[in-house]
Amino acid sequence: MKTIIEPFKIKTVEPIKFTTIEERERILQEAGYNPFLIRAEDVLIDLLTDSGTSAMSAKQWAGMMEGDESYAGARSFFRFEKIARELTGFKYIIPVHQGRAAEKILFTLVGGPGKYIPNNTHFDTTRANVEYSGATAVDLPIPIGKDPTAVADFKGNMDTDALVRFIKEKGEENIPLIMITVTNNAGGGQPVSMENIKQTKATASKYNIPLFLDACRFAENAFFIKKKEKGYQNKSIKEIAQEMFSYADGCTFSGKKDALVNMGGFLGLNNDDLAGKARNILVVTEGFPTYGGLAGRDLEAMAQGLEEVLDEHYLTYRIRSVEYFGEKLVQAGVPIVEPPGGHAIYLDAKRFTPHIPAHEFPGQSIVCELYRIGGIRSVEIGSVMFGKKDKETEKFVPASMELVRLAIPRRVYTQSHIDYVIECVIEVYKNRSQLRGYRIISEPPMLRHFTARFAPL
Ligand code: PLI
Repeated sequence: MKTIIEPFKIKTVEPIKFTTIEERERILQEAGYNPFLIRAEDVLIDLLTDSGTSAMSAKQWAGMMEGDESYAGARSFFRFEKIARELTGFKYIIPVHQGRAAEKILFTLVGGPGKYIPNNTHFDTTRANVEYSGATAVDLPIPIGKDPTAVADFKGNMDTDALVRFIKEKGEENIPLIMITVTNNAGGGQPVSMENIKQTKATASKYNIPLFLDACRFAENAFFIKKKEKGYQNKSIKEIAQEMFSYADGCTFSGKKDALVNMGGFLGLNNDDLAGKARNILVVTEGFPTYGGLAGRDLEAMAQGLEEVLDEHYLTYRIRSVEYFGEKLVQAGVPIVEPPGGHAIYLDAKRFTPHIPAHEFPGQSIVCELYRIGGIRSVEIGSVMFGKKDKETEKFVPASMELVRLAIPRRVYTQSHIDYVIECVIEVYKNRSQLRGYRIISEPPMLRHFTARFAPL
């Protein structure tokens, strides 16, 4: 088979800044060893996130000029609404400035003390919005989803047996909705099968609980279904995505991933009463229902992106480029979450640096070294992000996995950028015995990974 190439030409370029190791050591120290506190211009290859970092197409940029900036009833809204509705089938498409704004509205309405939200795995902002409402966020991934070494197709699936037990234990009246995150970001970017979405829907319906998708990476998930799940090979990505959404009663959506935009999102709903209440909150916190925290041009770009992301040449390149990255690391013996997911490679810090215990944040140590060696920015998804202190015993409770995510922005980097990253990761791996742990010297009460400061041990 021939090399799968980037299905685009480059029309605009942005220079990246080269720094020396000495400069990066100083930058790291000034940033409290937290990659979120490093200035982007001091980063050579930025793999902190695939969220809001996509390169837009010429057609998206053209759409920016077409944006209708009317306060009410803008043409750009109706184009966006039509495309999002056709894709998802939801009666109400409520635009918001990004995914977490949809989460905030949704959980303000259905959350609250005494309520439980099961999810295959909540991402950080989803968990934070559930908890901020007073409700409890519960992750129920299938057991192999938590085993980075298990090579299987759909490791992002929900554990439907555990879900049934959970509903029986807590009572369906205390579970306002069940959520499935596609792809399962905090669980290694792993996809969820159609069969699993169907089964979860069947369980949800049995107990009269609505099912919601956290649909940020719906197109990447649909591509995995097409490639790996029986019966979908001859369906288009759009048909598969439509089927995924057909089992849901609503969705939260961050356009910053699979809508290929730098800002945007929506809340999709079918329930008339919930949608009315959501729009009331929207008007107070985001904006009028036909723009909801976005400019008309943002809505144009998001509408266009939702069409472009369904292109199979794009998705073939996208998924292959992540797989290529993973393959080279595995060949060099670097421990990663296998198989590679849709948007990122996740280094398995527990196996990468077994000499650093969870409470000394092995992932943070790898993140800092990757920046020091190569100017590469990545993010810890482990005990910095999800570890906590037990409320009663005050004892440290580690995250279930210690990962370092190298997320690939969409349409931004070429294969040689990725080859350079591979060389740096392998270098860090070869010298892993030199790595030391970190301690936290200051942290905020919520979402500490964004602003905490660290010191090397
Ligand atoms: O960053 P937002 O507010 O547009 O989207 C929040 C959000 C919700 N769900 C999932 C699965 C996400 O991955 C997510 C945001 N992810 C970020 C920022 C990331 O770096 O993965």
